[in-house]
Order: sequence, then structure tokens, then C-alpha cells
Amino acid sequence: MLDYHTAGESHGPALITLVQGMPAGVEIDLDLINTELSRRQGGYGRGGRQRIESDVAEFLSGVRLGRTIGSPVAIRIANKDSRLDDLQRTPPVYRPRPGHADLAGSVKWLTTDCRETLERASARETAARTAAGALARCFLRALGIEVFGFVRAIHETKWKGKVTEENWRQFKARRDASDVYCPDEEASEGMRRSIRAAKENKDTVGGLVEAHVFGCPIGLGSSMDWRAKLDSRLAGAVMGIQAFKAVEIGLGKQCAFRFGSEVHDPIAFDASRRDTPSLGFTRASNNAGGLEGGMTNGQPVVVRGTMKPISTLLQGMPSVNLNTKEPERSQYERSDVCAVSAASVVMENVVAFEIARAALEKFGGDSLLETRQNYDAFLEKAGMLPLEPPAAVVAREGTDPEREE
Ligand code: EPS
Repeated sequence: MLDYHTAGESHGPALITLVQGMPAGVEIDLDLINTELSRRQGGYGRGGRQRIESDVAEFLSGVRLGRTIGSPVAIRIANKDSRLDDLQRTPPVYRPRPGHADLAGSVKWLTTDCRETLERASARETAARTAAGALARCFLRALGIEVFGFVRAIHETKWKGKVTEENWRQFKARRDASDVYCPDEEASEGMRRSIRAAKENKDTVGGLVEAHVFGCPIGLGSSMDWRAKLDSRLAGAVMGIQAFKAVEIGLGKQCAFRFGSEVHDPIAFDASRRDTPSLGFTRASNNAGGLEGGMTNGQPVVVRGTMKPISTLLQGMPSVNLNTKEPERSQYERSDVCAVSAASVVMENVVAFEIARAALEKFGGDSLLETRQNYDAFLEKAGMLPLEPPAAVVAREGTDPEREE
């Protein structure tokens, strides 16, 4: 079973990612992994920390001559700003920030020093998750599955563009040209304006990020158990990203305001698309976001996450000193005005990891070669459906062994 864990504090010596269950033979695209790490560090509105760090993945195990060998993969991302035990440079925090893990964590771990919680709760940890997801993408590529993440909205500016299988590569190029990671220049400018205004007001802003997964075969995930449902797992992975407050699949919460006939995506068949992972089943719309019954349905998987504004405000917020219980404004720690762009990279990669996990559950294999063979065999059989005469035909015509096929 593909799984991963992370370890590391924001100002400890390093972040560690441990990925288990990756088949042998996956080619490590270091360039892809390090590009994702540096994209995560970027985005308009980021704070001073990113000028100190230059995140790169160092593989400590599980890889030989550029390929996985089936053993656990350990990745290290060094922290240049390592000062966890230096009380002068990393002092205790007694005034919790509303919205951060400070208050709940301090009480939970029986301390009044929020530092003990915030070091791990910090979004710095998302670098380790990005590395895990980017590694998973090296595997997904071998199955022809690709993920595209971008910023849909920041504060009041929302990009209305429609991303499809046909246009996403163009949008990816435009996203990469935008310092807020939105594929549209006009919307990007509006987003930058909101971030600048927030900065001037010593405030912060959040937004919406979206990930689209292309090339998934039908049947990843399962409707047989709620934990196996892919939408439930994607929601868990996305909600697990620091500062996320909502997750939507496809049309998401808008489903509540429409009739069923306006929500569900009519099914059609196009024989010319028989040899694609969708097996020729087409939909005029994709309100389901590629997931029905917790399983991929051959359409692009579409996940949207809502990130709240960063909870560290330069102006502070009303709070209480945990030692004296007297009212005081929350403490300021160096932070970002907006990290929605960075969050889009994190989301893109955690979504990739869940898709890879579901793909390996379906197709298995200790080596990529085996996984790929299982995948091809499944597509072949699924493309031949019905494998037996339909039950109605059997019932009508009987099962006379003498009958000619
Ligand atoms: C972050 C690193 C952190 C913060 C930020 C994101 O580094 P530092 O605390 O040294 O400035 O900049 O963390 C938060 C927004 C948070 O709430 O903890 C990163 O690498 O993404």
C-alpha cells in the first residue's frame, strides 16, 4: 500500500518525507520534484523565509541509479533557517494567534509556549508533502496521468475560465508566466492588487485553488466502503493542508442550488475515443468532477480547495496572554500576506499522491512493469465489455450448449 509520512519542524535542521510502497522501476525526475519545491516557495505575497531557503530534495534511500528499487524512499529537505534551540532567535510565544494552531495546541500539549505547536503546524511542512506528491507524479506519468493545479481566486478576484483536456497545457504555460499562478493575466493583476492592499493594511488574504487530473482510467477508488471512496480521500488530503477550510469536487456546493437534471452529466458514447482511458464514454459536462460513487468515471478529476487568509497578521488580533490570562494582541511571527499560490502547488501534489495510491490499489505490482501490465490488461478487458452475453439474452435464448455462438 502506497503511503507517506513527514517529519520536521519549521526551524529544525530539515524536513523528512518517507514514502512507502512505491513500486520498483519508477524513474525519478529530479527536475520535476525540485521545480515543484521551488514553485511552492514562490508566489506573489510570500514572506521573508522564502528568500532564505532554496528547497531541494535529497534522496536518502529507495533509489538507485535514478530509479526506485521498491524499498522505502526517504527524502530530506534541509532548512537553512535552522534555529529551533536558539532561544534568542526563536523565543517562546505566549500570545496565541487566532486562526493558528497556537491556542488549541498549547492547551493540548500542556504548555503556554505556542512555539512547541507552531513549529510543526507551520506551513513549512508542506514542502515535505509536495516532495511526496511530486514523486507520486513520476509514477503517474508512466500511466499517462497528469495533474494541473492553479489559483482560481484570491480574495474578491475570481478567474472564470474553463479548463478542459484540450486547453490545459496552454493554461499551464500561462499559469507559469503568472506570479500568482493564475492562468489569466487580467485576473492575476486583480489578485496582486488584493494582496498589495492587504499588505498595506497589515492584513492577509485567502482564496480558491483548483487541481485537475487528466488521464485517469475508470474505476479508481471504490464505492464498497466509505474509506475507499476516492472523493473522501481527496477531501481528507486537501483539508489536511494548512489553512484549508473547505474542499469541493466538481460543481461542489453549487449542487445544492440546482435540479438533478441540471447537475448530473449525461452519458454518451463516442467509438472514436474507445482506446482512451475513458473507453469512449463521454459527458457534455463534468459537474461530478470526474467522480461518481467515489470512483473515477473517466472524466478529469476536479478538486477545489478554499484557503483562509494566513492567521499571522502584522497588525495582530485580539488575544490573551496564556501566562497571565490578560488581554493582549497576538504575537507577530514573520509570515506571508498571501500563500494561496504556494497552496495551489501543495494541493496539486497531494491530489497526485491520492490518485497514485488509488491507482496502485487497483493495479498493484511490485515493479512499474507489473503495474503497467495489470493496467493494460484491465483496459483491454474493460474495453471488451460485455465479456459474457448479457443476462437478458441468456434468459431469452437459454443456455443450450449445442447453440452456435
Ligand atoms: C512557510 C514557512 C514559514 C512561514 C509560513 C510558511 O517560515 P517562517 O515562520 O520562518 O517565516 O513563512 O508559515 C505560515 C504561514 C504559518 O502559518 O506557519 C513555508 O515554507 O511555506
